[in-house]
Amino acid sequence: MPDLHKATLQLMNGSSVQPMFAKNHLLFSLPRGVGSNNDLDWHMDIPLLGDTSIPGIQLFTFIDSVGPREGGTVAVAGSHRLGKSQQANSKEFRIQLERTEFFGQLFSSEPSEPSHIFDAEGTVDGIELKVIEMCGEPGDVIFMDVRLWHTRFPNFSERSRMMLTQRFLPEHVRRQVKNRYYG
Ligand SMILES: O=C(O)CCC(=O)C(=O)O
Repeated sequence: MPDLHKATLQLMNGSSVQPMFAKNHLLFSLPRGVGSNNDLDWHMDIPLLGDTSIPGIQLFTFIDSVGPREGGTVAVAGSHRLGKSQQANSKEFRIQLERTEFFGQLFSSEPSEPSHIFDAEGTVDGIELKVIEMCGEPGDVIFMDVRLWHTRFPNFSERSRMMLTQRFLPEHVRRQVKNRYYG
């Protein structure tokens, strides 16, 4: 735990942070998508605040191992660098991104196994982007800038997918996003 705290502080350039929610969230998907919502829901968790400094970190960990196509969260590496000077919520910014070739294709992709989105690489406004899938073992931790575009993805395995997540934000960001979550 002290190591996670230290790493979070380092990534936040020394700004202290608080959990966004009182409890960690369980990310759960049933095997082979049984009974769960399998649509992709690309989004950013907090609005762009017109500020170039990092607004927070989302941590993901694994209760059970999650391999490729086993329902791990899917994210666009590099997307936290887009639209930095803007103020826009996820829906507003999505409209802009949809006009680019990379996001236009990504947002209209159907979730399937195998899916071409896992090979997707592109450049938007000179920023290199790559789609990544979160896979890991119990105890592994993934740190993500809260501005990254991400989505749930169906679980094509025979086991339930179980991960935990929490977001950590500095107090001034928490105040700004309080009433604008998912905007
Ligand atoms: O992997 C998932 O179920 C989606 C996670 C997600 O979108 C989030 O934690 O904001």
